[in-house]
Amino acid sequence: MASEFQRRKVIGVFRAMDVDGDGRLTEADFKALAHRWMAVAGSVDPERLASIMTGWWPVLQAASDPDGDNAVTLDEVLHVVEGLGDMADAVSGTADAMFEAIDLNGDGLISRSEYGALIETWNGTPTATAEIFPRLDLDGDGHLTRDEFRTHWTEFWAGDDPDAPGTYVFGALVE
Ligand SMILES: [Ca+2]
Ligand SMILES: [Ca+2]
Ligand SMILES: [Ca+2]
Repeated sequence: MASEFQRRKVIGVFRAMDVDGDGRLTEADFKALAHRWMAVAGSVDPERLASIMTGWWPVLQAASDPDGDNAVTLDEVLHVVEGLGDMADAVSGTADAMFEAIDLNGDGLISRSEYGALIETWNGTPTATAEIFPRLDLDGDGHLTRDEFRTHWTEFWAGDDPDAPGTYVFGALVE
């Protein structure tokens, strides 16, 4: 069983990804999310961004749609998350793909504004990140490196520590 804490962590991300709010993640949600990201981020290469974002759907579906109805529920996501503690390598692989998408200017670092674009995309509304970003920037140099991001991403999906900075990589938890 996923812990109550893991459930709380995932539920916020799930709601953000469920763009049409019908309680199921489908390919349409991922297309809408890609659209939103392009609108927020103003990517220099929107097609690349869209393909990374929509590329998540087949991965998620393969991992978490055992009944094959082309929709992924919260319970199905939580079922996958339960197994991720033993799959840290697989999770950090997805971190690298995500990093590529967030690093809009391709300089190999996530800046404050690139991180802000991610969170705003995720929440669908402008969101303050002034308190969260410094916690994620472990060495305090003003950027998130690939290693820093991988650490946080892996903690979010595969960890279970309320005090770890990675718990807040998508922003504050839902109440
Ligand atoms: Ca949906
Ligand atoms: Ca960058
Ligand atoms: Ca840093």
